Amino acid sequence: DHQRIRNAALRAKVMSAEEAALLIPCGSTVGMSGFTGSGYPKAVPLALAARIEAERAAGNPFRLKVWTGASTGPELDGALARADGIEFRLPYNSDPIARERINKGEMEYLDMHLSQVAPLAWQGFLGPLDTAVIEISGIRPDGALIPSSSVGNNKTWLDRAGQLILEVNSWQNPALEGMHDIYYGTALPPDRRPIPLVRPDDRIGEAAFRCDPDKIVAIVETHAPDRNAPFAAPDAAARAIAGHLLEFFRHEVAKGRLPASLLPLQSGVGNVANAVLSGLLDGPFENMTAYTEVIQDGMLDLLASGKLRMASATAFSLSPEAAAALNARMADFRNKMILRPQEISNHPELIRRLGCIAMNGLIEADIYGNVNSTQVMGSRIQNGIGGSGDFARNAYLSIFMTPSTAKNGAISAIVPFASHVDHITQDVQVIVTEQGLADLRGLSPKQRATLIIENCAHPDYRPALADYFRRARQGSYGQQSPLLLDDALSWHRRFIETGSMRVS
Ligand code: 0RQ
Repeated sequence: DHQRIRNAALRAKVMSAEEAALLIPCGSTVGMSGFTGSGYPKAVPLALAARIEAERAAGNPFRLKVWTGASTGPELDGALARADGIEFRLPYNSDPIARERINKGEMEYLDMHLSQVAPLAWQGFLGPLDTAVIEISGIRPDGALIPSSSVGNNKTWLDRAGQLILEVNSWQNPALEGMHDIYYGTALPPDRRPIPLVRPDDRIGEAAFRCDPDKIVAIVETHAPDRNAPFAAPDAAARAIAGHLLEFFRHEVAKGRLPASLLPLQSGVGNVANAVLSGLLDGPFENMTAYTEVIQDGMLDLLASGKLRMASATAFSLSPEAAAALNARMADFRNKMILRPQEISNHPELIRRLGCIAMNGLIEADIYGNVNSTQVMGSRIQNGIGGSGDFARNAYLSIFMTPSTAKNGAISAIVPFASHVDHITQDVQVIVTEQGLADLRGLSPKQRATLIIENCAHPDYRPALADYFRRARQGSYGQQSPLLLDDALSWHRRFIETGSMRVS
């Protein structure tokens, strides 16, 4: 009965996912919705994957260029990657099958700052966008589209694509209507104007997407849940990291360098980030706000407790239990949350103006504070830079956190030299591990090294790091950031050769 499609003329465009998938040409570029497992299309990509497999079986290779907001779910990245249907992917991936293909060299992957995707698309640098496949939660009588559980790049895909396929998902709560803030004031240089947002709870846009009805070629109705990865309960390391960070915040408030309600929080993806948010639940800070990329379980708990007054983001990133809990209580939460395009949630101008506290995970950091967020042993992609660069460079406080070791201690997260750098030392102000916290603000590279080795490295690796630093101070070509060219990456080489960074 098409209840979610309140525009009568558009009901005529309803068809099956299989029929809609036939409208996407081989070799074309598809912009899909989706951001960290929420709001991605759930039926058309699956139908597309089936079509791709059938075409291949018939001897017709069929691959697509796929753009999204960020990561998606198994029905999108997983299904298309399994079918070997993606030739090029941007701007973020966390799907294990796609990751495997990327690391085997079977799929091209452009890992981008998430705030820059929409502007680059508008500038034309990414090439033409043939089709947009966008999940929405409904269509208003005037034809405007009510967004779903993520906004991501949908506004840009809807505006730029030649043809539109909409998935109307009736699993999404109707109370989502009115929660979104879609800003239409962005422009290209030299016509850019200041973005009129000065508080995390400011609304500066519209509640729904504008949409040219003539571009809609298919509407597919679905009723399927978002599928996010569950979070692990915080382990001892995550709780210790949260403890160090809370102590640091208390200290900064006492020194008058942070207000008592802190500053708008940004928290990255992953278990450690979630544990820090859980830690804030028991902390002394009240009336907090978040200006962040995703609202994850910990953030929802903070909102429910009242300690967090409101949260602005571009998507939900919830465990299945938390997603179900939110869906059941959407009306209670809707006035405390705003979902915006990722161009705005992650906008450098706004992050700098608001003075966000950025808290992100890392793969490894070197003794000078350069951070690798993306590539294991310098070459194997884990996920992508995501929004971490947008926030780290522009935040009031840029914090990176990690357990001090990975893979049961075989890998030190603190290394002599980062095997890949996403965040240069200038963008990294605080590093926290379960061992302790290093406040690097105002320190030179050598001062940073001393502190990071002492405060953050695991005791099993601390002597070897101190030994490397001492030898580098003797044998380096220069003394600004002492470096031994032949030793700097020897820890990584040892891991690849022996399975451990430890000297046996
Ligand atoms: O791999 O699952 O195979 O065991 O990396 O590591 O310790 O669970 O930590 O979930 O916080 O993720 C940097 C990946 C950390 C994440 C990263 C392996 C480890 C495990 C996960 P397994 P943990 P987390 C805005 C912010 C970039 C995007 C970002 C990330 C897996 O934080 O993707 O910040 N950040 N976005 O074993 C080898 C090391 C390793 C390592 C960890 N040194 N060597 N493997 N791992 N350290 C939000 C968005 O952009 C959406």
